[in-house]
Amino acid sequence: MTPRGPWCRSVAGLAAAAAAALAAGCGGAPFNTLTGGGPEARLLATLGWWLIALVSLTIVVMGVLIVWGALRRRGSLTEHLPIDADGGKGWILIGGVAVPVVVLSVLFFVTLGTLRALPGTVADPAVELEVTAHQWWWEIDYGGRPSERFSVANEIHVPVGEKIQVRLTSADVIHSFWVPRLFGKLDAIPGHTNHLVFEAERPGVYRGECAEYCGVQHSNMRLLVVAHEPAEFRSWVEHQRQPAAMPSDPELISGRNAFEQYACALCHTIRGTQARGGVAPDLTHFASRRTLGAGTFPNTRARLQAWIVNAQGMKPGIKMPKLAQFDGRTLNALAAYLESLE
Ligand code: HEC
Ligand SMILES: [Cu+2]
Repeated sequence: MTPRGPWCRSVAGLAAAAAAALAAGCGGAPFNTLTGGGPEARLLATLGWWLIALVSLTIVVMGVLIVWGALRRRGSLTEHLPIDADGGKGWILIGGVAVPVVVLSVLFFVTLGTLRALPGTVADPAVELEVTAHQWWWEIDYGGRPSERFSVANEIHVPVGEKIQVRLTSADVIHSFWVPRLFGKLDAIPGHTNHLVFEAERPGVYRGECAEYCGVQHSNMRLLVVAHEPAEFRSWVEHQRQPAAMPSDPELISGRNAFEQYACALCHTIRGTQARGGVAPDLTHFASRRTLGAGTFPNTRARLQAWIVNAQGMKPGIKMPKLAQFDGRTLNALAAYLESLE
C-alpha cells in the first residue's frame, strides 16, 4: 500500500505502531499476559486471545455497518434487502439480541472451561508455599518439617517444570498476588486463605506486582519469581535453611550486636541471632536477594545504607520507622553485617 494524503499516512502510522507494540509484547515483556510461561498462564492467554478475537470481529462488523449506513442513499438497492422490509426491526433483533447472545455465550463457556482447567490445589505439589501479603511487601514461607521451614521476602524461588502450590493470605488489608507470565490475579484477604497452582516451564526471572490498591506504597509492592533447574533449586533450599553465618570479623560482629541492640530485632528475624521479630521481612539471607524494599531498589551497599539511615525517605509511609541517628561506624558495621548474610 502506498499511503496517499495525511489521513492515509496517519492510518499507516498507527498500524505500524500497533504492529511494533505487538511484536515488542511478544518478545517476552515481563507483564505480557499473552505469552504464558507455564501451562496455567497459557490457559489464561488463550482466553485473552478469544476475547481479543471476538471483540475485534465485533468492532470490524460494527465499523462496516456504520460506514455503509452513512454512505448509502435512499432508494438504493440495499433498501430492498429482506432485513429492511419490517422497517429495521430485523436489524435490532439480529444486532441487538442475537449477536450479543452468541458472542457473550461463547465467552461465557470459554471462561467456564478455563476456570475448570485451573484447579486451586494439586494432589502432590513439588513445593508448598505460604504467601502472606503485608503493607507493602510479600512474606514467603517454605513449608516442611519444623526444622526445615524458612521464610524469605519478595523473591520466590521455584524449580522449573514442577507444580507449585500457593496458599495465599494477608496480614492487613486486601492485596492481589499477580505474576502475569505465570498466573492470573488472586486476592490476598485477611483471615481467609486462597489457593493457587502454577508452574514455570523455563528457568528465568518473572516479575510480579500487587494488583489491588492497598495504600500509599501499593505501586512499590513488587515480587520476583526465580525459576531454577531442579538441582539448582535444591541447593538454594539447602542454603536458605541454614541459619545466618556466625561472623568472626570484628566489624561484622559489632554490626550484628547493633542489629540486636537497636529496634531492628523487634521487627526483623535473623535466624541464629537474638533477632526474632515477626512483623518485617526475614533477613537471615538478606544479601542473597536481588532487591530491597519489595522490588523498589536494587540490593546494593549504597541503597542499603541509605535505607538503614532513613527508609522513610526512600519508600515513604512504610512500617519501618526512621530510627535514632547512628554514628558512621555503627552504620557501616550494620550494612556490612547485613551484606554478609548471603
Ligand atoms: C517497626 C518495625 C521495624 C523496625 C524497628 C525495623 N524495620 Fe526494617 N523493615 C520493616 C518493614 C515493615 C520492612 C518492609 C518495608 C517495605 O518494603 O515495605 C522493612 C524492611 C527492611 C529491609 C529490606 C528488606 C527487604 O528484603 O527488602 C532491611 C534491610 C531492613 N528493614 C533493615 C532494618 C534495620 C537494619 C533495622 C534497625 C536499624 C530495621 N530494619 C528496623 C520494619 C522494621
Ligand atoms: Cu497493593
